Amino acid sequence: MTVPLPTDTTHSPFAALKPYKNGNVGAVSGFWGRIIDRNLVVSLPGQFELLESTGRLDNFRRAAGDLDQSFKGRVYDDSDVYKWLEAAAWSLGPGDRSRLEGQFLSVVKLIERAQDTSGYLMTYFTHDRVESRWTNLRDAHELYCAGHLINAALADHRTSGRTRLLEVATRLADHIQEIFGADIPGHRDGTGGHPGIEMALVELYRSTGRERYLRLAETFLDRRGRGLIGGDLYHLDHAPFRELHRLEGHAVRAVYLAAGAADIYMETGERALLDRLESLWERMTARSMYITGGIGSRASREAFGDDYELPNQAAYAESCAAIGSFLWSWRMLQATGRARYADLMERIMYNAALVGVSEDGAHYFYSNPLADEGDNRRQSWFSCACCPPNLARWIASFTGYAFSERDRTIWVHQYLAGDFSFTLDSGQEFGVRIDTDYPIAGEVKIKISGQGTVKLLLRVPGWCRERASVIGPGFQDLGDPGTYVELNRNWQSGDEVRLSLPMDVTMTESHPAVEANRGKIAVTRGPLVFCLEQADNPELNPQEIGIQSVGEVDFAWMPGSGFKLPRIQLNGYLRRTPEKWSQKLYQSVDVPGIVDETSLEEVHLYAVPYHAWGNRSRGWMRVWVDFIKDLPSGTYP
Ligand code: FUB
Ligand code: ZN
Repeated sequence: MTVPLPTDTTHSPFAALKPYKNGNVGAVSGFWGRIIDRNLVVSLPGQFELLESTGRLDNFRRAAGDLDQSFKGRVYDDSDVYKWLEAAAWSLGPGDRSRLEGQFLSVVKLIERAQDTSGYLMTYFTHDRVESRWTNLRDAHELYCAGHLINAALADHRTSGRTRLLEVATRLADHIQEIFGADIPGHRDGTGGHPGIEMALVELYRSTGRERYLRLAETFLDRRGRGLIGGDLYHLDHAPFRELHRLEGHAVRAVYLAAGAADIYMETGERALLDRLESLWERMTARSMYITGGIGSRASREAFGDDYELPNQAAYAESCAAIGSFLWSWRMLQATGRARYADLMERIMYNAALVGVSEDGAHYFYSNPLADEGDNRRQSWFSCACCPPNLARWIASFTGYAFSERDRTIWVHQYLAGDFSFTLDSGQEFGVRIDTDYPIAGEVKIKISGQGTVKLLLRVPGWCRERASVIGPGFQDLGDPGTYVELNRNWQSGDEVRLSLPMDVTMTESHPAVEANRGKIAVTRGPLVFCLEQADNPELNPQEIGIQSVGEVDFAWMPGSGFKLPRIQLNGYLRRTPEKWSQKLYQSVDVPGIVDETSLEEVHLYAVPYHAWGNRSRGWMRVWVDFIKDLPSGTYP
């Protein structure tokens, strides 16, 4: 069944992130409950210490006049503080008196004091740099930082009802509007080198109803491609957005901009913009995305590569780019109701983004390769620390992305275990309790509390290879992969729906043009991409491994995680390199391509979820592994 498209996209509360009653914490249990708790208990306090020890908070003290010292760090470091604030805001429930709330409020006070009377706020451009404000829109990240401040303020306002930070943010937004607004006589004709403010301004418009913020977001989008900030690809100024045929250049910037454009579409209803976004999304996912959902394959300029340029070991796939892509797909989902966007969000959340955080919650990946020799390890922080607090705010806001509601319709996009309640248009409360071990198992039990006619839309993920069964009181249905099953019923409290998503182990191949994956397969199960790690396959040389078939799945504790994760046994062979190669690199052959002198040795291998790799002893890792289709005759052991 297909989902009816939302038609009224103007000023849509449907598009806004809505917190649950007590924030995320407590509402979610199971797999994501542990991750959200870990974020609260480990990541957020640890990151706060780092904001302090690296001088990021001192930069605000300096701007407020409390400290007489030079600015520390990178020009855009304020954004790390704002991302942390946003993460903290999503994590705090109303009336929360925790240590985190104390830290949160102290930072809000500090920021308020660091703001200029004009509304300007960026700690780098204070004291001797005041004259340089707004003089280098391409590199200075002033609009980018403002966007993150607005996001933090909105999260705080929505979860707590407080207005203090929102007042700071709106003062800054108004200041920016007075300088750049197209309707202001003598305005400056510029846009930011790093997008992000577009999403924030549209969200601010949704919260305040002030149309000038929406217009400003449109203005920043429309000013691209005119050479106002140098006209280059890296800063997304090479062409007008509506004329782009593919996303190129800096991956984070590109997907942040696309997400902002999707927000603009949702409020203006400009069909041509949506069509362009859909085709950009299709092209990105068909030619420039890793199986994990990661994007931006080149470390050089943190960029998208050419079509099908997806190296594994050299993959950049920045954690922030995965989050940006997730944010874009969320908006596309809200705009269209198409399950493919929720499918990609899921691929990202269980793979490209989740891999960014260690099992102990205190270490992070910036880039996310799909093959490694044991060199890449998560770190507690980076000199360019965009990823850790971005991961924290993404996890903290998680439940806001799992559902949509409108009128008497509730979409369940992602299967998080926990208790979730919705306020229907009549003001009536309608709750769902979701019991599931997802993504470890594909059984989902949904228990209703509340009554009345409600349309419940349950996503059947595109990865299912068979139709999913849905059984409830007096009904039984089947749902096609990549669609939503529609249950429009008069529910009674206590009604239960059981959704069974067939979760088989699958071998996946990639487009033949992806050179790095030719002749290789990757193993997936449900939404999880798997990898082979040395820790489970000791003594083996990854270059000699070939897989022939998949075997049993068992469940093993990952050290330090509290998770029991699936582990897949694979049947394969080691192609031992013959001795003759020990002293040479090349040899001539009569019939190129047929070199069958390798000796094969049967072997059992183990694969674990990719997001969990790099948490044990150092060693090699591979997502894509050679596939042995036909063994040369006479070589069976
Ligand atoms: O420019 C700010 C952030 O630093 C970007 O989003 C990341 O890609 C990194 O370049
Ligand atoms: Zn980053």
